Amino acid sequence: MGVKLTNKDMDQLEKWIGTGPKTFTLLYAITRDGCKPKAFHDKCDYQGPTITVLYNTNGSVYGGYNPTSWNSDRNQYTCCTDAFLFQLYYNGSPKANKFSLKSDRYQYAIENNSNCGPTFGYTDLRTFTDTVSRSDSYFSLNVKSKFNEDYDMQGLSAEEIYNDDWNVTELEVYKVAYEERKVRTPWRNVGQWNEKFLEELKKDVLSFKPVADLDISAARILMIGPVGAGKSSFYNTIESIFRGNITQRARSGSAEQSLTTCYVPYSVNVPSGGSLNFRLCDTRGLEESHGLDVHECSYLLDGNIADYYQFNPTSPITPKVQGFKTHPTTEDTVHCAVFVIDATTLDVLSTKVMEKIKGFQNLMNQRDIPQMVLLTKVDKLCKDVQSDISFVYQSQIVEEHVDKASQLLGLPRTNILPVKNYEKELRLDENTSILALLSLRQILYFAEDYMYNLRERKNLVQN
Ligand SMILES: Nc1nc2c(ncn2[C@@H]2O[C@H](COP(=O)(O)OP(=O)(O)OP(=O)(O)O)[C@@H](O)[C@H]2O)c(=O)[nH]1
Ligand SMILES: [Mg+2]
Repeated sequence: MGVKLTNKDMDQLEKWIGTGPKTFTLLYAITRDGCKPKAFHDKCDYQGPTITVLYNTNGSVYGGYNPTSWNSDRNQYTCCTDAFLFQLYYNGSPKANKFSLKSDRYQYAIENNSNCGPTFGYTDLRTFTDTVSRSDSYFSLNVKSKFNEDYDMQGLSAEEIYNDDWNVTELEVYKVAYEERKVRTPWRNVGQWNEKFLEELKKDVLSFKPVADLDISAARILMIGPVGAGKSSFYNTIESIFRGNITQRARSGSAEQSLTTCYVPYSVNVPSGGSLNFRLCDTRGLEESHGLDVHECSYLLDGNIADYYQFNPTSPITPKVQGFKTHPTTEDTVHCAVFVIDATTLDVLSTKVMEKIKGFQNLMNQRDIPQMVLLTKVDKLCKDVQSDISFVYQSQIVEEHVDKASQLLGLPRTNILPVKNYEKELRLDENTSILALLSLRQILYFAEDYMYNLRERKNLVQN
């Protein structure tokens, strides 16, 4: 699961749609949201222009562009001139074919039907009606695409577009939005993005010390979030900044299930020796039916779980598991919780995952543990940010996502921290490091708040 469309594919689609740069935000994916008309319309109706992309089991990738909003209330055809179908790959080999509407068929461009998935033309590109279940690794779509009626297929047959193969491993719908320009005043002011600022931030983080008199040698920052959100990558980003080169102590990448399987409280090392006074605790990714549950989260927060504990999705944590700490110390407990969330999937976080997050938040509120959100992959939200990370606090799209995260989790906007992790780079980049350190420094400030509160409470009890 996740965004399958590559940057190269997006560039191609952008050219075909025309009128300048675009952003592509994933609204709907059958592997995540289910292959059923209601799920598609719930996610995609009234969202403006979209691209639908199908990936079949023969390695063919094709789809359609709808310049209007999907609208299941209409239950009729939408007339437009600039919808088109396209082919990006055939049998795994790149193709770049755009198929425009025939000039006498504009009225059949898009079919809005509450009982169907994305549908283009009268019989051209059709996807599903009713619910299609997954069989093995694919979905056998139940409506045939004929590619022969309303769009000009330039002589290509359905076989030459999609092998006449109805089995798809994925079907995605992306919202297409116009790219913004650098004309806005920053929505969050952080100062000048330069080497001096980077050094200042590094110094602040290096000099961080847990509040005295609490017997805490290192603040414990707990990172929780959906599979593939970038938890391990955030730790790698911070370690890279302080080691001075790209490092990858925590395994990261994409997989169906979480790549991280252990509870690892990573320390951050400096080349001169020693480590910093906090630990970034990596956890297994949240899944609807696997991963941490509320019970396990409470054990993590209270410091009952041993470092390097191997999560076992089929066997929940109980006080009987190996290394369970029945009497944890203030050093073992969590001092700040960070929800790591992929900004590009914010609009489509599943209800079950959100319910889990809300359950965790209740536990954190009961314990007065500060909560932050690391909004990762902001480079994927906006091309201007991708080419210049310092644009993040000017970007309207990033600001909108920060607002959305703040509403979803019921946290002040200050607690929402956009980041771009190191993920493809071979050398450090000043702006990427600044953005990551701005977030880390704020996390440490909030961990400090928790410790001050804890000390005052302890003093009260003692007096
Ligand atoms: N473009 C981009 N890719 C990112 C960013 N952060 C992480 N990634 C990529 O996203 C994928 C998943 O990242 P991980 O760090 O493994 O995610 P995780 O949350 O640890 O995932 P699990 O351990 O599997 O639950 C990797 O391929 C990363 O390279 C980011 O800020 N921008
Ligand atoms: Mg991980």
